[in-house]
Amino acid sequence: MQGATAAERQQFESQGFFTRERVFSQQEIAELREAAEHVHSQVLEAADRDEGSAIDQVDVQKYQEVLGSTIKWEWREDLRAIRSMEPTYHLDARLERLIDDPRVWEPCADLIGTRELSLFSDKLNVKRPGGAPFPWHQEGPYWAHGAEDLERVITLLVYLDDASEDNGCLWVIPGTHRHGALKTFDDRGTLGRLYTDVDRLDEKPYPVALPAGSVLWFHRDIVHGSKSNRSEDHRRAYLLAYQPAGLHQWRNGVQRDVATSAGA
Ligand SMILES: O=C(O)CCC(=O)C(=O)O
Repeated sequence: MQGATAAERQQFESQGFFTRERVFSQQEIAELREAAEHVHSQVLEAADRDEGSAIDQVDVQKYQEVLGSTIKWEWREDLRAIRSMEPTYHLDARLERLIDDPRVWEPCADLIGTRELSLFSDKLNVKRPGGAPFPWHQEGPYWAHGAEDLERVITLLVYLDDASEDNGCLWVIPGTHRHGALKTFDDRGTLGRLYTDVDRLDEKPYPVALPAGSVLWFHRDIVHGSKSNRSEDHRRAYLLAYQPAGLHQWRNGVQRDVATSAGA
């Protein structure tokens, strides 16, 4: 039984998240790290061969479509690295297998209220040493125009490396999911509209520092973000978001139902 426990459901409702430590073994995580690097190098090589779309610069961020994935490049010019890519599972079978792994989807099934699930999105976030922060934001308002059943999208993040405050672990602001869509910086460029103004919130940020292989499940409206990576270590994470079966993914519009019967 890997579904959400009563205590986890309660924490999800009151705080907007819960975590489980070391859901994946060291060996499984080593394989997922290999998968992440495999995807990363495929994308870099394709971009070097000029196979990507023209770069779309939005404020300080650079986006590009490469190999069917939306790539967000690192902010710094001297760090030739990908910050995040979405979707990615089509580029490595090990990532695709994870989508059907009951250890990640079963708690989502309980929270969504059905075992018939489909993928809403998958994203690989790679934070190299020196990698940039991810400003405070909520997923809900960002997805509002693309999701077919927004209220029933549940997200999780698998840490592929030990995540600490030093290497830029995710931070959440517990309880903020109850406010719905919060105020953003509408006067700070295009991206400011996606970033949450946290100054007037009473809730306090909490660092989700956990060992590699741990998983964080979180509500679409919880305010979250991360700081820069001040360490010499990588901080890679793979994010999955699930929704009821039969719906389409966020970025590529493809329907990808989850093989939930295999894990039943
Ligand atoms: O990986 C991170 O540090 C931030 C993750 C996140 O919030 C996102 O990708 O939406």
